[in-house]
Amino acid sequence: MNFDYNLYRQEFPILERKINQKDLIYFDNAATTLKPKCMMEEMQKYYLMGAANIHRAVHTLGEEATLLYENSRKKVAQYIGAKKTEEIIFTKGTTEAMNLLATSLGLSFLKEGDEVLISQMEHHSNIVPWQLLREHRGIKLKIIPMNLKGEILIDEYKKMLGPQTKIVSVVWVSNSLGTINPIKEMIDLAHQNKSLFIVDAAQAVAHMKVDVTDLDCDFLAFSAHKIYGPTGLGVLYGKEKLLEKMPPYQGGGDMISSVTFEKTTFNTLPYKFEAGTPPIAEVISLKAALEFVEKIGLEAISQYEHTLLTHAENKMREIPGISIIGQAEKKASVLSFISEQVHPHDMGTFLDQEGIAIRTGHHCTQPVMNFFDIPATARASFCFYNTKEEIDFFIEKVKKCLEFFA
Ligand code: C6P
Repeated sequence: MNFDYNLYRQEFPILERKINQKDLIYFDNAATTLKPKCMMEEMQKYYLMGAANIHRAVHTLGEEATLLYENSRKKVAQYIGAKKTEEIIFTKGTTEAMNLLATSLGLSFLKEGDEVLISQMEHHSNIVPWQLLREHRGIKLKIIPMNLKGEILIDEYKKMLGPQTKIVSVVWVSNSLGTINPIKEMIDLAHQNKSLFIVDAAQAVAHMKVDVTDLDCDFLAFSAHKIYGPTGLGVLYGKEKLLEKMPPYQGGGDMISSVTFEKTTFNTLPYKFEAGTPPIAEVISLKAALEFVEKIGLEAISQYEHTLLTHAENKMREIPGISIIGQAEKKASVLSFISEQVHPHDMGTFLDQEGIAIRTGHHCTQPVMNFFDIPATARASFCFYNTKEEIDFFIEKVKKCLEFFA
C-alpha cells in the first residue's frame, strides 16, 4: 500500500529533534502520542485570544468559548458514533472515567455479592477502582483468563457469565500485549446475560474505527493524549438511559441545577458529571486532533500500522534470545519483548542513547507480567508517522545492545 507518512510527519515538529545526537525515533505511542501543530494552534488560539470560562458568562468571549467547547463535544460524539452529545462526558482521562464508573455506577447498580468481570490483561485503571468498590460494597471481582498468546478464553468467559454478573469491563486493545479483543462478540454475550458492558478503548481509539452504536456497548472510555490530543483530558461515553440513573461522581460548580443548604438538585446530562471548570483549552483542541486523524483516514492508518507491526515482528523473531510477549492472532500497534540476556530497563537506556524512545516496565499491567512470570518487558509501539526505516534501525540497535551486554 502507498501511505505517504511524510505528509503527516511535517505536522510533528518534534520529529526534527536530535536526542543524544541522533534523529529521534519515537516508539512510545502507546504511552502518549506526539502532538500535531494543528491541535496546538487551537490550544494557543484559545489561551491567547479567547481564554474565558464556559457555561457562565453572557459576554462574547464566554459565549465563544462555550460554543467551541460544545462543538468539540459534538465532534467526539460524531467521531465515536454516539447518537447524542448528552452521552459524551469529558473527564481527566481513561483512568478518571473508570473511577467515575466504578463509583457512580457501582454505588447505584451494585450490591453485595454482585459480580464484576474483568480480564487478565487489564490496565491497573480497570482493576483498582473495582477493588476499591469491593472494599465498600462487598462485590466480587472475577478475572476472565487468557492463553499464552495473550488471547482471552472466550469459552471460559461464556461459562463465567451468570445471574450475579452485573458488569463486564474489558480492554479493547491491550497496552502491554497489543491483543485486539473480540469486543463486539463479548458485548453481545454480556447483553444476552443482561450484564452491562464497559469498553476501555484507550489503545483502540487511535488505531481503529470506534462506533459505539454498532458495538452497542453501555460505556466506553478513552484518553485524548493517546489520539494526538492534549494530556489531562478523557472521554466517557455512556448510554443516556444509564447515565440518567447514575448519581454524580463529584460535586461543585456547573453540575448543579439549584443549591440550598438543605438540598441540591443536579444539572442535566452531560453537565451532571462535569463538576468545576473543565480543561477548556484541551477540549477545544481535541476537535482539531480528531479532524486531523479523520483527514488521514482510520482505514489507511490501521492498514499502514499493521504493515509496520508485521515488519517489526518478523525482524524481531529473527533475533536469537528474544521472545515476543503477546502473540495474539489479532494485534495492533504494540510489540512487547524480552531478552534472555538483557533487562528491559537496560535495553531502554541503551536504545535511548541511539535516539530511540521505547517504554520499559510493567506498563501498569502487573497481572500480565505475573501471568508470564516476568518482571517487565521492553515495548515498542507504533503509529502512522513511524517508518520501516526506523524499525530497521531499531532492530539493528537491539542486536547491538545484546552484543554489548553479552
Ligand atoms: N497506558 C501506557 O504506556 P490514562 O493514564 O488515564 O490516560 O490511561 C490509562 C490507560 C487505561 N487503559 C489502557 C489500555 C491504557 O493503555 C492506559 C494508559 C499508558 O500503556 C500509560 S500506563
